[in-house]
Amino acid sequence: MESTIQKNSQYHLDLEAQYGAHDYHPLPVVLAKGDGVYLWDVEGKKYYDFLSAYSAVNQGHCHPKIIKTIQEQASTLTLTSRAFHNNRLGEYLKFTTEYFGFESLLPMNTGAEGVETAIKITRKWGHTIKGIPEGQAQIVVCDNNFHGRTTTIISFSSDAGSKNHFGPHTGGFIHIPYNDTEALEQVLQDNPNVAGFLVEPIQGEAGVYTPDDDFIAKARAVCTQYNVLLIADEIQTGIGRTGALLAVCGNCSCEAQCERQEATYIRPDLLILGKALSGGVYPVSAVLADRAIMDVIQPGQHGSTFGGNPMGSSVAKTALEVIRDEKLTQNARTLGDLFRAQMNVYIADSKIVNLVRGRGLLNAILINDTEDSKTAWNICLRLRDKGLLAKPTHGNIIRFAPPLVITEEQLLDCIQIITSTLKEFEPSGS
Ligand code: IF1
Repeated sequence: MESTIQKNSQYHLDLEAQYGAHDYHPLPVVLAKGDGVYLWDVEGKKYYDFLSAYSAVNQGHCHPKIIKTIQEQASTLTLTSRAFHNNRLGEYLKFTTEYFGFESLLPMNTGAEGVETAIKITRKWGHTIKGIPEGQAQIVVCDNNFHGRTTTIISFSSDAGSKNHFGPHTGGFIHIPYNDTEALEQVLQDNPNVAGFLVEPIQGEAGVYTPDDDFIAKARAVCTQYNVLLIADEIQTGIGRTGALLAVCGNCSCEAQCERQEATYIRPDLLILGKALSGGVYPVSAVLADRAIMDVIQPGQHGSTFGGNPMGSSVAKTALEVIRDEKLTQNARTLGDLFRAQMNVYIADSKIVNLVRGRGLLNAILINDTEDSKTAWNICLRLRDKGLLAKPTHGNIIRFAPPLVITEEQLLDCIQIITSTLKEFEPSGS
């Protein structure tokens, strides 16, 4: 008999609660459809997406060109493994290395795999090229980092919840405060066994923590001086999100085709990409580097079943072409400036919002409450009721990151929703 169960939101929530691992605490909304900046729940209610799957959907939900690519490839050839070649990987490799200005690319799937790949390359480069005694290579990381959830990566997390009880932890990591190049230089002076410095150009999960404008440039100089690899984790900040193709580009307004004559461009030794590399359609990550570094990896020493498969390769190439052709980086820069300007007008008279910070369309507001307060969460519940989806990062910080395809009209509509909602939480009489 055809099931008469009404498959509403509660039906789906109950199934997850009963059968799923409880490794998340999602906002209570069950989504069923996405298109551009919009999402719809199972009851058909429409929302603006102000999280973009943590910057994986920069190109907007179900971008027609990316969907067309995956539909065609899915019905042609999905996976060969790397035991054989396929006719999509080579053109993806050429396009992407030229687009970002590196000599080679190692294809993986999730962001964490990309970070793990960069760690392996850095360690092997340290031992076989820099001459660090075998097994003693160190990598410098920043406090409050977020680079993924594998056992090695959480070994150098600052977050107790991510780290505790998952030991024994992987060694070989040295912590410095974020945005502190003096601390970095001191570590490199004191320790000849450092092979690399792994850093997010903007710390996303820490609460969209934007460092001093010259932080990355100074880190680049110090790493060069001490023959240490600068490893940029642009999984969340890359691919146009911050109003530049890469956050390490700083305030450069060029696209990838520039000749890097812009003084602000800081070139890392290893570039890690993920998320929007596929437009949120299929897991694709990548590590880019020049040959002198990448070739420490020899056949059989690294890879994965799905890495470099024809689906991921063709989707990623199309996803990057969309960023380029629709000038989404420039849109993120222009509308990001508008967003912060408008939010600062509100904040000037607000008692509950301390500040707005970010770059391009990666922004966050700081709620004037304790980290363990429910205020940010309750604001996000109210935003959901009013048709906008966002989620707090740490406690009292709300991240705002819409797809980069958002128009000025849509952004102004969202700003109205956000400010009118915040007003409901202002102390009475303010
Ligand atoms: C979740 C956080 C963001 C990342 C950076 C590597 C990775 C991520 C800078 C790993 C992934 C995701 C993970 C996702 C939520 C989201 C997240 F809240 F977890 F911390 F964005 F801030 N480097 N970030 O941001 O990439 O393996 O996930 O593909 O775990 O729910 P991944």
